Amino acid sequence: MNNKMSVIGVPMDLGQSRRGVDMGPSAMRYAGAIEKLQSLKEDIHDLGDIAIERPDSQQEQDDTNLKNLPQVIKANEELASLVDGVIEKGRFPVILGGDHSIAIGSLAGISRHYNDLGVIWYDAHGDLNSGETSPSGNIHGMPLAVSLGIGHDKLINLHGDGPKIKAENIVIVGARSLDPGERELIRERGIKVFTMHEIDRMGMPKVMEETINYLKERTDGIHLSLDLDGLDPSEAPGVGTPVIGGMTYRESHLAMEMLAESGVITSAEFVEVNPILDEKNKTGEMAVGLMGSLFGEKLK
Ligand code: 5AB
Ligand code: MN
Ligand code: MN
Ligand code: MN
Repeated sequence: MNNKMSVIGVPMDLGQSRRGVDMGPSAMRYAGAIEKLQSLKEDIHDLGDIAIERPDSQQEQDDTNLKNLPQVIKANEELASLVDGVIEKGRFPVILGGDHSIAIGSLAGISRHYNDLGVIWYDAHGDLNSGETSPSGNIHGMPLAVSLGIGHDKLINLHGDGPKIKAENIVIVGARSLDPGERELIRERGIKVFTMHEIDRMGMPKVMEETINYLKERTDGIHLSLDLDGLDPSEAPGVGTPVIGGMTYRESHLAMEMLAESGVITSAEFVEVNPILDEKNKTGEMAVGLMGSLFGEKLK
């Protein structure tokens, strides 16, 4: 794995409806994210947090049902350019969210450097909604669809026209809450999903082994998009959309360690940490612990 890393914080909460996830980068920094990375890699640049423009309270919702669309676009354009520049310099981008709408910008920036970018979507949700299928209008439930070229034009064409990734290059791990439109899309496009059912039956070692082998064959780089709500809320309570029956602390560390051993990950993001909903920054600390395992921390 690349020893040169650049960290970008994205204090974004406009892709969903609960305040607090904008403090995610602070929570992870407070939990020692930068020090952890410095202890494992040679050269860490902290690029700080990007500025997020807030909508003014008078502003009317536009004709779409996508909440805060102009601000989400603006922040993601900036993130995409930054991430693009980081990879251009031969560095590994580590993105600290923020709600999951920021994956639109991450994937737009990263995908320019790959012909077949792979994505591991570690999440309780599929994030495969469009304006039409979304039950909430929250853009954090849409980034994977957008990256496939499904959704609002301005989101799809952000930092480069059209789809950024291919359906066959995605693996979703930990899903247990999928909306009807998302299920349909998964079936239609044949997206590979390991739901909690498969994780329970096969065990995490087999799930990760299959995930890694599947993506290794067909991709030239793999982005890990880790939504902390993939973990069980009893262990990671500081998230806006908790779903019971999630992956444990131990399963998640094992998953990260297997990714570390495989050396296949070329970029990563940690999203949806909400310190306001957390218990003493447990979820921020969890995220930093997982970063440690992903980037090669060893017990002996
Ligand atoms: B998250 C839901 N599917 O679209 C929707 O946290 C939840 O980034 C989305 O995974 C959760 O609103 C988005 C009901
Ligand atoms: Mn790029
Ligand atoms: Mn998500
Ligand atoms: Mn989620």
